[in-house]
Parts: sequence; structure tokens; C-alpha cells
Amino acid sequence: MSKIIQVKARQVYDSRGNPTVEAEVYTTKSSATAICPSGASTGTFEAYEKRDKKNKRYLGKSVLSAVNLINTKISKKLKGHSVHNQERIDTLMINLDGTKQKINLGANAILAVSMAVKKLSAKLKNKPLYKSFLINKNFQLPYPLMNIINGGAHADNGLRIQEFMIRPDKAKSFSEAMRICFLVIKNLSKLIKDRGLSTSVGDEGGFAPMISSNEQALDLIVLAIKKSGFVNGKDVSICLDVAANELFKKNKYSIHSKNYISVEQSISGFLRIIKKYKIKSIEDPFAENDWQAWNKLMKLTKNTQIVGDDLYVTNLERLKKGFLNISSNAILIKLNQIGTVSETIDVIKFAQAVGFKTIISHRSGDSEDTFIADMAVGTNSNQIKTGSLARSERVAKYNQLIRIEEELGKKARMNKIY
Ligand code: 2PG
Ligand code: MG
Repeated sequence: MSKIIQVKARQVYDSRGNPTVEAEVYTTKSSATAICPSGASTGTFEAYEKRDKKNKRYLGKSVLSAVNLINTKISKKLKGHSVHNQERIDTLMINLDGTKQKINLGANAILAVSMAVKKLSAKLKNKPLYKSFLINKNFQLPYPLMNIINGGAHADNGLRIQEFMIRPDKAKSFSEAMRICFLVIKNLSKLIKDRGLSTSVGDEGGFAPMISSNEQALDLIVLAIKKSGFVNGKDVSICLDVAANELFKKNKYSIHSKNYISVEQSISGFLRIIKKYKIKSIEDPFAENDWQAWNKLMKLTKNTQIVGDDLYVTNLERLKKGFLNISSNAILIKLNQIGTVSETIDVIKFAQAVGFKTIISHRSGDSEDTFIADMAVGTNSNQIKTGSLARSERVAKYNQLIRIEEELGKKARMNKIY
């Protein structure tokens, strides 16, 4: 009953309106679908996203060849295998592809199938998806790293830093975490409007006002936190994703202003804003190969969460290197950076074993698929980064976490941040 009889795929669209892959896995009894997300500020070492670059009808963005590979080669290969054996299925696809970065089949094809298999296995066992990961048997809820101002590659406003986020550290429950974020966002919206700026939003639902300095954005956030009745750095913490790959040229960075400055000067800039704005978490402060710079920052910060995203690309080898180099103390987890559910879980397990915090993340091009909400709970990840309280593809993940909290009832607990 649990054997795969067919895998089907179709081209659907993501939140930026770009084509993406949806896979549907069938057994005789049931079926499940999953949609692959897509990034804009991607790391060089990410698994390969297959697009039909020569197909002018879709401006080179279609994923029809990935869809076709699922319908033919992948479907044929997986036929007859049990959906309950995730590792086996993922290994079959990894071997069928045969390359390190999944260039032949495309990580978008492989991941959509891998996630659909995971969903179908849970469904057939009559289990909620979050209970099928078996890493976290206590099922704690993650703290949201909620995006509230967009810049960098996710907006057209000229802000250097890509994501300005808040984390409701004071919250004792997930619904309370959402209420705190809701209040800060509503107050921020009013502050932005009062300044005659636009409250339209960027790719991840955060506001994208035409302000050009990081500090102007940070001042607005501090004020919004205060106006909501919370204490910055205590009740609510400010967190950043610099996405420094995008701000790096000839060993210099243009993080703090348009000017390119040295690593040392950039670190001074970070230390200044960490202190002034009580910033608790910084993601990708430096570029993906600048291991030394990461280590320098780690040595000079104490209670700051330093998160590797483009640095690790959810890749075990790179994570091991970063651990030995003391590059960070947390890792951002994105399924499509590596391309299968099993490999993602291996990375999470290693990270947690060496004391890293794991943060499950969406992509800037995402969909109505809420897989990552369940994965955050199921893998004992203490934070989730999935955009703002705007755009349904972002809000869908938060709503799923609200449902999970309700289902857990009295047993529901927040995970630990510190
Ligand atoms: C990031 C992500 C998600 P993208 O840099 O962390 O916020 O962006 O999906 O564009 O890589
Ligand atoms: Mg990032």
C-alpha cells in the first residue's frame, strides 16, 4: 500500500510570478504534492536550479525540462519503492542525478519529489507532518524571525541590508509571538506613513520604503517597538540578514554605506550597530568565502547570534568547515539549497550536535506550501524565518504554526532561544 506507483509534475508559479516545480507522488491509496521555492540572493555553492534558459516563450525562466524529468526518469526510478523510506528514495534520486550540485535533474525537480514523499508518508501513517521528523519529540514551537523591512535584492529602495527582522523574545506562546509582531508591524506601518513614505511591501512582505540608510530603518524599528509598549533588546530583538555576498567587491564591503570599506572597518560598523540597536542576530555578515572575516567577527562578539546562510548553503561539508573555523553559532536551513529532505535533516542533526542554533527558512520566491512550518517543529529548530505578516505565501507558514500549537494544546511550549 505504501509503494509509489507514479510521480507526476507540473509547472506552477511562485510568489514572484516565476515558474516553479510542483510534484505529486502517488500510491494506490493516496497522493501528496509539494512545491519547490526559489531564491534571489543565492549562494554560489547551492544545489542547481534547473530552468529552461533557452526557452524564449517564458523568458528563459520555465522549468518544463525539470517537470519532464520527474514525469519520466524520476517516476520510473521510484516506482515500486516505499514512501516510508525517505533516505532510500532521496539516495536513488541523488544517484540518478550523479553530480554534486544536482545539475542533471535539477535540485528543484528532486526536492519537490522528496518533500512530496515525506508528506505522503505522514499522510499514510495518519500522522501530522511535524510528527514525522522524529528529531523533536517534545514538539516545541519556533520563535519567528519576522521580516519587517526589506532591502537589498528583495526591494528597489536602495537599502544596503537585505532583511530587517524582529524576534519576539518575550513571547511565551506562538500565538503571543504573533501578536507581538502584529503590534510592531502595525505601529511601523503608521510611522512610515506619517513620514510620507510608501507602505508597499517587498518580496518577503516587509515594508520597502524609499529610505537609503540602514540606521534610518533601524531607528524606525526601535520607535515601532517602543510605540507597541515593548522594550527593544528584551521583549523584542532586532535581527538582520545582511546578505553580504551582494555587497562584496575586491575584498571590500559596502554594508554600512555605498562606499566599499575593509573587513575591519565593516566589523567596527557591526559592533557599533549591535550596541546602539541591541541587535541580537546577524545573518551573512560577510561573503561566502571570506572565512577569516567570519571568524574575526565571532571573536569580537559575545551574545550575538551569527548565522550562516550563503556561507553553508545547507551543505554538511561547508558546515563542518565553518564549525572548525568558528565561523558562526547558527545556521539557516533551506531545503532547496541542498535538494533533498534527508540531506537537510543530516545537516540539522550535525548542527544541533555541535551546539549550533538551527533556523528553518523560506526563500524569497515561495509558495502556499507550508512544509517548512512543520519541519521547524519536527526538527527542534528554535527559530523560523518566513517573512512578514503580509503576502499569503508567508502568512500561510505562520498560520500552520498556529494550528500546530492549537493541536498540541497544553503540551505546546516555545523552544529556547538562549
Ligand atoms: C535569504 C533568503 C530568504 P533568498 O537570503 O536568507 O530570506 O533570501 O531566498 O533570496 O536567498
Ligand atoms: Mg540570507
